[in-house]
Amino acid sequence: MDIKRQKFLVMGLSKSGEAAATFLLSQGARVGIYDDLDSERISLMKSRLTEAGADDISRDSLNETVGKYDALVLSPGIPIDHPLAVAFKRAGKAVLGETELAARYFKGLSVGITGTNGKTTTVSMVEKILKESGLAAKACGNIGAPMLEVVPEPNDTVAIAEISSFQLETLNSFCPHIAVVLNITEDHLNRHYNMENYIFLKRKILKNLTETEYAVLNYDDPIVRAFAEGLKAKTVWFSLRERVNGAYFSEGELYYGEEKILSAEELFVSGLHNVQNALAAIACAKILGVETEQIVSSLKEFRGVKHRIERVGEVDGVAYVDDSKGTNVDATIKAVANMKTETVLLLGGKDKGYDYGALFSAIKGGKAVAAVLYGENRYALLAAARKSGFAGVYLCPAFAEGVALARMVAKSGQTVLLSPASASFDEFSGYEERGEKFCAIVREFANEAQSRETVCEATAFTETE
Ligand code: UMA
Repeated sequence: MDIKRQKFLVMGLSKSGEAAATFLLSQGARVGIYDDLDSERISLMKSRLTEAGADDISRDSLNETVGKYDALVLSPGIPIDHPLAVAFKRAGKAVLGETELAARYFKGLSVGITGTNGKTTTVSMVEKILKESGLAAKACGNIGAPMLEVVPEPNDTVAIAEISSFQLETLNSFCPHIAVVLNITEDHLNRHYNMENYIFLKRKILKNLTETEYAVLNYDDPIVRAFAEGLKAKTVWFSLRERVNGAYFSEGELYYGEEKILSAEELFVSGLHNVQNALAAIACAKILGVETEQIVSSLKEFRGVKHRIERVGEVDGVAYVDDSKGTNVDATIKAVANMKTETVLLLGGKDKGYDYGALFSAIKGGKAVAAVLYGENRYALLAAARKSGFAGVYLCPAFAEGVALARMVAKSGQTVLLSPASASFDEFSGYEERGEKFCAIVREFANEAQSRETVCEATAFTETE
């Protein structure tokens, strides 16, 4: 694609859109920019990009862009069946994403990691192992840094790209040296309509692999296991249950082939799901020739990722755990399974089209003794809880009130777990903002408890004087 001769309309002016517009402008392309939203943030972004040479497209002239532009660059947050994307396709024009541009222009080696859960953790583990073994490795993609940011890096850089189903909608040229599929469970069905389409999108990460490349696949997941059929790439498995050709878990130890790598107890991060992530990371590191000693020391030190089952405080004997990144049913089930004490679960937000019945059936009778339901989908959650016979449900409209209510419900020795099984967009810009808000509220609780203690101590002192 000769970028210089082309005109691109970049739709969606957040992280991906800014990276795409900036990259295209730097390559000498004509770039139009558009966002459905009018806000201060968007105005500032438009000023920056128009100063760099982009054309600001108004809503009124949007339909004319189909005739005037050669391609549409869509942000991952905008579905492929958005009317403008459909109009571009009907006119025979290209619809691509920022990741597609990166895939075409990045000259280095890449590791692409997808799956429903564990992507960010596995990407972070692989990045840490590779960096500490002396390689120039950079995590990018859905983890938060647009993949285009690695394009200017030297050719010996290894891009560890977290790839979402949203990005896969507009990604066609990606051919990572190692493609990892961690697991596939129901997610984002409000966007992808059905499991068949979601599975089709996840499988796209493997479609360009040749005999030279590697597919690291979860043997325990029947959907992912079937992906190996007809693959040209070399398949390296990982499994929690079977001694597979690759990385596996046996009697508390993690192996690669016949070699024992480390024991699960040596991992700082807990839970079987993290053993699984570590197995996938070990497979990637081994394929890239990293020494076992290096893999072990990096994995022992790996502290986990922010907003993923992260203990953020203890107030009045109640522990607070932030799993704001738990935005689907499977992630929440895993987070609850990871709790060591009785738990009050904070659930809710923007609906992603799940069957919440599966969630309540899975957690019923386990560590979750109560659930506070908040946000836009609280009534859908309530209906599912009632159907599943999950008692101990509390209802409230918004997030902050929900956290306060959870504090009232939780007894000393219990845990309040934020693991919403929902998107955050009814109240927040993303799971990070929701997690930060949770941490801020917990800090307020702690300050308030601290000042209460100080007053009590002062009173006791006065009384005994
Ligand atoms: N917009 C429109 N019209 C629409 C919808 C959105 O104009 O119909 C505009 C919005 O006003 C906004 C922009 O599009 O200005 C938002 O674009 P975006 O949501 O794609 O946001 P980015 O900041 O570019 O972030 C994207 C990913 N976002 C999504 O996939 C929703 C980020 O993943 C990713 O980190 C980033 O690119 C860099 O690669 C976030 C995410 O929530 C973390 N991902 C989902 C998940 O993990 O479940 C897939």
